[in-house]
Amino acid sequence: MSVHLCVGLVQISYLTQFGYLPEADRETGFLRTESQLRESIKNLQRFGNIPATGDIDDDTLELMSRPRCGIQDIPNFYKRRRRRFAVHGQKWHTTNLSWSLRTKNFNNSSLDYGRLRADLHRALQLWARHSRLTFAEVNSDNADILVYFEKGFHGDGYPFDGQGQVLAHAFFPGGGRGGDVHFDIEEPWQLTGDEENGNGVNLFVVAAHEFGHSLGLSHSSVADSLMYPWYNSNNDLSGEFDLSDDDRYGIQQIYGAKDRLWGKNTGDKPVHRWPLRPPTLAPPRGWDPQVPVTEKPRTTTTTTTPTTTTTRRTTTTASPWGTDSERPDTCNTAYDAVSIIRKEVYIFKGKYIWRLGNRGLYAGYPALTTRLWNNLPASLTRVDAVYERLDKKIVFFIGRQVYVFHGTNPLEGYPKQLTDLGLPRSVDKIDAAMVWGYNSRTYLFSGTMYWKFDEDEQRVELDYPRDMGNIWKGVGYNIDAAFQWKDGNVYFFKGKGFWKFNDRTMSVENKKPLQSSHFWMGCPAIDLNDTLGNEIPTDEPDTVGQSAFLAANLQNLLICFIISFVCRVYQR
Ligand SMILES: [Ca+2]
Ligand SMILES: [Ca+2]
Ligand SMILES: [Zn+2]
Ligand SMILES: [Zn+2]
Repeated sequence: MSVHLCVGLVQISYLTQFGYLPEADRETGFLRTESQLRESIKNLQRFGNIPATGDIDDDTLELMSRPRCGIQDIPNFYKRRRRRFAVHGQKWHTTNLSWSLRTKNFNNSSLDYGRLRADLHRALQLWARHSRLTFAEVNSDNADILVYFEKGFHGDGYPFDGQGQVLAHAFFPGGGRGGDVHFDIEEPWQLTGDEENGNGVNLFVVAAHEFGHSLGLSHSSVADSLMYPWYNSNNDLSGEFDLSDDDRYGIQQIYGAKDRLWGKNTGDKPVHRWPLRPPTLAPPRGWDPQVPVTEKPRTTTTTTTPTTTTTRRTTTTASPWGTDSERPDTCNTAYDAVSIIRKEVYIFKGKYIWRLGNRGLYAGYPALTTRLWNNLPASLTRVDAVYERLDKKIVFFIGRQVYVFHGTNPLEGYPKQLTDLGLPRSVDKIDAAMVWGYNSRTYLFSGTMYWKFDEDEQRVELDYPRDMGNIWKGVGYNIDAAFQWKDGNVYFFKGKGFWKFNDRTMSVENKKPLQSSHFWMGCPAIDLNDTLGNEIPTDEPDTVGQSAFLAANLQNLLICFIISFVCRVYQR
């Protein structure tokens, strides 16, 4: 006997509202074939980047409980295997557009008109910065893009739903309502500068998303893109926020790139795997390559209690339109691998990467590693080590396998096995790999041992392995990552700390590890005392967030159980 799929009315309604089930099936959802219903659930799960089980499981309930945009998703996994931005098909036939904030419903609102306009302006500039579009503010009902704050039914057939769920919607380019943006006035909108007061919904981010629709973009299933349908309240906008690559490719496909720096736009696919210029952003605190990495003299007496739990940031610097339970906390994590790639620093953790340019951490990260290297296995959960060879090929170690890429293109003949490189069968993973500037030779680390690797022979040299303590003094064993930075020095990472290795003294410059997130990510410094790298502070569960989740899920579960019960009665 098969287990039947029972889906609650709330879920049927959700699947219909956001384009996963045809409107006509809203009432007759239970009469659909089970496989059709499962397929629509899977499409939602794929769009939301959660496991495509076809069941209304906990992940799915959580996804459905997140606040989001009211525009339907267009799940189309049949035509296009690569999930990325989608162009709606309607576009403006001029690149000089006008916009206007209309205030007919502002009587009861506490929103500050001037600061609201400033946020809307900034949101439009995100799109202007990366395309040929320009936006002029006017005070007129005839502007191309009219912005309204609306409540409940407001005359366009898409009623708002009070606080929560749907935050806003917009109309694709065209006459009449085309291009207009409606915000649900009942949301606790938060303007720039109000970040301190509580858990509001960030207006700037939602506006930037909705303007994407106004310009002709549909939803993207790329979790860290602005056009991802779900809002992440856990965002941090302290740095300068920017479009993700995905959003940029989308807007440039419709309206062209701003200048020749971006090269010729072919109009049908992303041209550059490696953006030619970094987004502008302020250098994070503590970022100064000129300042030597040395331990600060201790001016305070050490205490025995680590203060990490009180000073830890609970937000990430990721793009706000993505949440992922696997997404690492930028300010509180160990690293799996670190490497210079094309003169930039890439830091790997789990499925994610951060990217650091000359001016520090790029906006929009961490991003999925498989977005850049989409020929890595889709099942990738982590990489063990990464390094860039002198011939600029990029080598990934994942478990017992070795992948080599030219840019993002896989080299033929890979993946190879660790044993193909002459490593013993007992080595089940590489901890770190790097080219040492001292002699331009490649080194591999695993556990207590290290090998010198002959790039010409593509094999480890004969008189290895050796004990790490012989040469890498002060680093210890079982390191997480190592790389040679642009200052020519080798950096070793373990836990949440790192050491700088001095080639002249052949030992670490700092006996105690320094805080990785402070130096590399620009996170606030925390007093780590002696715990860093030895006894790693553990992540405290975010109990407030969890109970909020539970409450939201319980509401849905309750309905689910009732419906399940009805289903079972019917089956008898
Ligand atoms: Ca709402
Ligand atoms: Ca590693
Ligand atoms: Zn949307
Ligand atoms: Zn509306």
